[in-house]
Amino acid sequence: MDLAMLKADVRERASRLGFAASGVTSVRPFTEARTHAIAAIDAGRMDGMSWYTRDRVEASADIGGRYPWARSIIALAWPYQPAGSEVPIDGIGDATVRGRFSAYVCTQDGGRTVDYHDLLAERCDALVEWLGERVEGLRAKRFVDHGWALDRAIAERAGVGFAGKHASVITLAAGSYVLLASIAVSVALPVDAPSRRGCGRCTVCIPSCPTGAIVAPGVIDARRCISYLTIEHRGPIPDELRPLMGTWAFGCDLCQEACPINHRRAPRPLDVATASTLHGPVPHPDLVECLELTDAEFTARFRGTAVARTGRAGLARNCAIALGNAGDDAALPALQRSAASDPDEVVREAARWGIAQLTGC
Ligand code: B12
Ligand code: SF4
Ligand code: SF4
Repeated sequence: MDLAMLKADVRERASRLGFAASGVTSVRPFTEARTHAIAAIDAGRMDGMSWYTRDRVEASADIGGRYPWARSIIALAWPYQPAGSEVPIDGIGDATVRGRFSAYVCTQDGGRTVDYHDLLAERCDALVEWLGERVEGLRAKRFVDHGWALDRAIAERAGVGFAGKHASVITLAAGSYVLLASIAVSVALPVDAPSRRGCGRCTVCIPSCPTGAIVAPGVIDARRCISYLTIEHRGPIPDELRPLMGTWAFGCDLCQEACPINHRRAPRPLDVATASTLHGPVPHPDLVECLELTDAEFTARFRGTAVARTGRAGLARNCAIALGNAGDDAALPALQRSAASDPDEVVREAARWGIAQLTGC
């Protein structure tokens, strides 16, 4: 079998399936990324994510050891649309107090908002099925985000892109607005060289982070990252970080939005027809609406999307803080209702904080 030809066909197939970039690397351990990840755990930078363990890092860094049949890893990058700077107008006076959802939660498939984990898993499986028709007895194992793999390190070594100083992998095809997946396969596809590109002298993203979470080039203190605070963190958000979180209610894109490479390479921005989440996540959500959802409403709107991860109370907590930061008195009645009657004390407390921000007492 001509493996170089097969690899070219894999790349072509991946592109047809919608991936913006692909590459191949070996199963040799990812020793440098392992060292960075263990250092992050030891320094406490991953505190609060109890699922991110040393065992997980050790296993993630050695896919070849875990799957002795694996001969190469196909790395894949899926593009998603960033939020545009335009915000929707919701009627006369436009009284809606809007926040932000990170653009990746608005990932679309055929006009429907989907959880990218499901979408990428489905496309990876389609690629494996196609490859299985060409390689007899093919074995494969896919990894999408919560799979035990160091997604960025795999993408870098396979030449899919390079890691910026904000840590995200930047591709030529779509900037850093890509989500990563990889597939270990039992066929030894020829490997690609890592990208020789880099940030050069640019440091724009570092001061763009409002919480100071980019503590050194490529190094994120997750405890300070708004993405961690709004998605992964359980319980009350530390007081000193709340005023720095702006109006982000789920995730954060600021370091990516600051990046000049994204200004040139990002996909076309998302359409912003509405601020209502009635039909799922939107880039500029109505914060009052999201604060006051019932459990059933939260499930109906966000089931099958990445926002489901926070649960209703997590999203309501984030919205209460975002409303405090938005500085618009129109939110006071809703915050007062939540402070008085939300079933969750973490939300009630965040609502009291939001009220104090708006009223000064
Ligand atoms: C834990 C996690 C988080 C945590 C911690 C983030 C972090 N930087 O570690 C939190 C919740 C904060 C988070 C946030 C986000 N995440 Co996240 N996250 C992960 C996860 C599950 C593990 C990451 C990990 O192992 N981190 C450990 C650190 C040490 O490694 P790393 O960042 O992966 O890799 C870099 C570091 O090792 C860095 N490095 C570390 N130390 C040092 C030291 C030196 C000297 C140097 C040079 C480099 C260096 O070099 C590597 C390449 O950049 C991965 C999925 C996966 N299974 O890999 C997704 C993943 C990294 N996240 C992703 C995304 C999209 C995000 C957000 C953009 C979401 C959002 N919009 O809100 C933000 C971005 C924040 C940021 N600037 O990194 C994507 C990244 C896609 C891309 N283009 O790179 C991934 C790969 C998920 C996916 N499959 O698509 N995330
Ligand atoms: S995602 Fe936001 S909070 Fe996290 S490092 Fe980037 S700018 Fe900072
Ligand atoms: S803003 Fe500059 S330093 Fe940061 S990732 Fe982009 S190019 Fe690199």
